[in-house]
Amino acid sequence: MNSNAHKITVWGRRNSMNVQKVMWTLGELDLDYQRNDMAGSFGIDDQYTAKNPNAVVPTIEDGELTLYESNACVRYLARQYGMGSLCPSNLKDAALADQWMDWQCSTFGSGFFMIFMNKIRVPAEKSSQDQITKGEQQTAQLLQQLETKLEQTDYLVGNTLTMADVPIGAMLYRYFMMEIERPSLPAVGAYYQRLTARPDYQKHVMIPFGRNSDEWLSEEKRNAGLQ
Ligand SMILES: N[C@@H](CCC(=O)N[C@@H](CS)C(=O)NCC(=O)O)C(=O)O
Repeated sequence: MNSNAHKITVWGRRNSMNVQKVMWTLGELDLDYQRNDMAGSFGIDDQYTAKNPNAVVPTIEDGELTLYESNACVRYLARQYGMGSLCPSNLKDAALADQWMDWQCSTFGSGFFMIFMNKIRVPAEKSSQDQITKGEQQTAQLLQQLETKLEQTDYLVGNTLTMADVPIGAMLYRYFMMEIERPSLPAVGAYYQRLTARPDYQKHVMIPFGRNSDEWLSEEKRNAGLQ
């Protein structure tokens, strides 16, 4: 176990991709934690919105610190407990890690969510094939950037896993598991295979999420209470 004297508390359902980023990071850093179900079918209470007024998950608590925004949580954990490993100690490499983390939520995420929401989260009668197709085209184009990068290095910043890989890696599991049109991207495919070989990625990210909104809900319930 790493050097956290007390458990880190994580609030958020296990099938939330943003929660998975935090859980995977805790796993990679070998930190002690307690995860509590929150949001989705578990609901959100006033005590939780006092911690996170956005009423979304995750939120983490580490001693006196209460923190939300999944990428900020990943950065904090990497800086506090993984300096020189998950957080590059060289400032230029740390800045490149920030770049990929921001790219996941500000750029790649929009196309991905067009697919994910319409394939998995909304009921079939409300789903839009146009949105799925648009998302497939947008993600295919953006993934060329990852392909070019991953032809040069095994991970997004150098040849070892850093915090740069966590947000994109969490999204790639869902991208590769959905029945959608994907371009042939050998370097991205090999990168994804490297991620799937990591025990903490298997445990916290490779969580089945079903093929539609009904299956999604039963998977969510099946994961209740699991750490
Ligand atoms: N920018 C926020 C987004 C958080 C977010 O949208 N979380 C989703 C789950 S992935 C959520 O809480 N949705 C409401 C719900 O599940 O009830 C972050 O990265 O933490």
